[in-house]
Amino acid sequence: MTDRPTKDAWKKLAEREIKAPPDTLTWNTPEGIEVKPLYTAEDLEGVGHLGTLPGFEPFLRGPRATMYTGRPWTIRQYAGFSTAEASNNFYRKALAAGQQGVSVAFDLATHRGYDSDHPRVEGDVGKAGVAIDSVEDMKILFDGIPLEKISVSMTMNGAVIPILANFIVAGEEQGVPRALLSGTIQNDILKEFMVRNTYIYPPEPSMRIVADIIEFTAKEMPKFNSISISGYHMQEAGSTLVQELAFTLADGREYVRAALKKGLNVDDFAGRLSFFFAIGMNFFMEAAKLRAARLLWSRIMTEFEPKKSSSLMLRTHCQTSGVSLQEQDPYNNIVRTAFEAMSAALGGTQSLHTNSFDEAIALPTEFSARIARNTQLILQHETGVTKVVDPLAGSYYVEALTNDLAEKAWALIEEVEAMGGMTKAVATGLPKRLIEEAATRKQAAIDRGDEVIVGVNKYRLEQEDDIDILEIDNSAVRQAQIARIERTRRQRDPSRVEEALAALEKVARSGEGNILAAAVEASRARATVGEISDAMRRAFGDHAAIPEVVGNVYGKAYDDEPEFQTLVSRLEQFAGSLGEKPRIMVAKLGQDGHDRGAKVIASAFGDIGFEVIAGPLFQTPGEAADTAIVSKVHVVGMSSLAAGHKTLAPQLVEALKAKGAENIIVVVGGVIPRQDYQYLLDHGVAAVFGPGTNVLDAARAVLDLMEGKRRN
Ligand code: DCA
Repeated sequence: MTDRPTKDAWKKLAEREIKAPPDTLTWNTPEGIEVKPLYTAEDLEGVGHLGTLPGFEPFLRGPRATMYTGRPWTIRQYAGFSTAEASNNFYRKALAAGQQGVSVAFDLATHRGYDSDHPRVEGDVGKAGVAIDSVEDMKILFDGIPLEKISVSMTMNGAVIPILANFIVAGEEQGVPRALLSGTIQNDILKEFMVRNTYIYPPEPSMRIVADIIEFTAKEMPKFNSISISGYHMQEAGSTLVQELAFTLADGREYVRAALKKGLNVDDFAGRLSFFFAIGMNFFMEAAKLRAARLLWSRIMTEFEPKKSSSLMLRTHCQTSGVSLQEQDPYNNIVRTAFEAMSAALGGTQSLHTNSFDEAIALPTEFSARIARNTQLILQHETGVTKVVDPLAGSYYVEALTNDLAEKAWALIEEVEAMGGMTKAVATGLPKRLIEEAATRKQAAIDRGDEVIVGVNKYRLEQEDDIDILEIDNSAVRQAQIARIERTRRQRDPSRVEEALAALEKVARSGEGNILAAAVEASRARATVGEISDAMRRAFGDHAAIPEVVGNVYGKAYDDEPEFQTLVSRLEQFAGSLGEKPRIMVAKLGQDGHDRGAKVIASAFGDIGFEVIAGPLFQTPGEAADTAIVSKVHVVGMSSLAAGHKTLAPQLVEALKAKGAENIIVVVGGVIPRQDYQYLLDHGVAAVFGPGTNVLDAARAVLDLMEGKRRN
């Protein structure tokens, strides 16, 4: 046998093939990782994590010894819409068709602790999730679903206390004691302040709530995961994988400290902390990310000196990436989701949600939900991925990536540590800013075509066919909810409710006792989600964030390219004729806190030359109109991601008109189904920018509108 060729020989051969040095093939990822065209054993020299086994510390290869060969991951589809009855019906059908766990999506009114009859939530009730106003709704939600057998995850952070209390009481009244309830509550408030924005109270009392829930569940609900420490929303907001990894684990460290401060023993709660990551399209890196996450978490937990090995174990849920879904040529999303799901499985997730292909546009239909579920069933039953533990182990590339991600994330975790931990880092706004910069950079890469998205910025269809979408009759849901709240209020004992709420407020104010325990009493007495939240609002106050916009990121990606410069000069000219910079307000209305799109637009428009006013979150249409008028804007750009646009946009137009400001142009962007464009245009909206809109195109269109208005 001849000698094996050397790496140098390979380099020479490669250079002959591509007529350039192979280094030119290196891909610099947004994480700052250089992905080389070839990995060999050399890349693993000195890598310390090799050779470990699953089920043992540091759990890099998986928390269980047998992983999916013993039990596959849980197929847990996140769902919920309109009323408790409709969602219950959906869950039951899904469970009969192969789904293995329930995962509840609540509407935004519930998230923010408002009952369905509150005037601020008119556009939100039942839209992006199910409306829950009291334990009566919660009981209907789980009717016929045996809570001692089926584990239930609830994505709730702001109104986490009333929702978990209602769940406990619904279990009790179904005959299932709390000790037998299994599942997970998200209860991860730090990432809300960073990216998702469904907070209610300021950071400090919010952290107490987290710790109280960990305390209560550690003592009373041994099968329940007290928290789902989530990076998912960071990636959705545009973070790199290193940022997602680092900030999530740093959040976890902060929660452990908060629980220890309550006097808990680390081994009494650490085994029930769980995680939640996004799985995007960078196939191998996503799988490597889960492996790196387990490695780093066991490192972090070692510092708390637990006695139980399970306290070092990272168990996680994953969801395929929402932002990777596209409105254009939407069936491509099935393919994207399937690859992401495979990557999550190769990374060793414990539980998985696969997105439906229409989720870039609306809520899933029964059809799209079936395909999403079947994607996982096919993976589990037909592909053989469940037959071997951690099949990527030993791959030069994946092991090197695991190591790179772990090193880079660790450096960022240490940076956060040097700032005094995540609560302090969040207060400085650093993580949020880093994520927003990454999001803006990504948008520029897509707009420039550096990052190809099939069917969006390349291979675009000449004509898109409409697909069937699920639409919620928001006002009917609201009426039904209001009727049930009124019935509940009529039937309950008012003095018992008052006493329970007063006791809850006292626990919240005094810092003594457990908030969740007090809320369980209030829930039994039929206090509503809004009333329980308000009792705590009285003690803690409301949190209001001041939106900030990053600058000089989008423009920088274009350097001095002609396309960008032409637009900048056109805008300058227009500003000259106007005698001032054109002003645009980017508005978020209703309880929709998803502000990545709004922030990216604000940042890019600022770089192009607009003066941008970032409106505060959660405004009513009337309040947004007031801000627009006071700020003397020429345009309001309303960003909507939570299906409230058909209610809120016309109300904004009307509010401006009523205040004599019909000259202000209203445009709408975000997750707007094509079917709704005409409706919005008929109701006074000047232009609609759906998902996948190139930001420069949007800016040009806004400029055209302003010029047109000036001519008329
Ligand atoms: N051999 C033996 N037992 C196993 C094996 C195996 N190979 N794999 C799993 N199991 C056990 C687990 O230990 C667990 O039992 P336990 O609760 O008594 O420890 C049970 O089977 C269930 O498995 P697990 O991996 O814990 O999966 P889930 O119950 O689905 O929990 C987890 C996953 C991530 C921990 C949870 O927090 C979760 O479901 N999160 C979902 C969050 C969510 O849906 N968010 C929506 C956005």
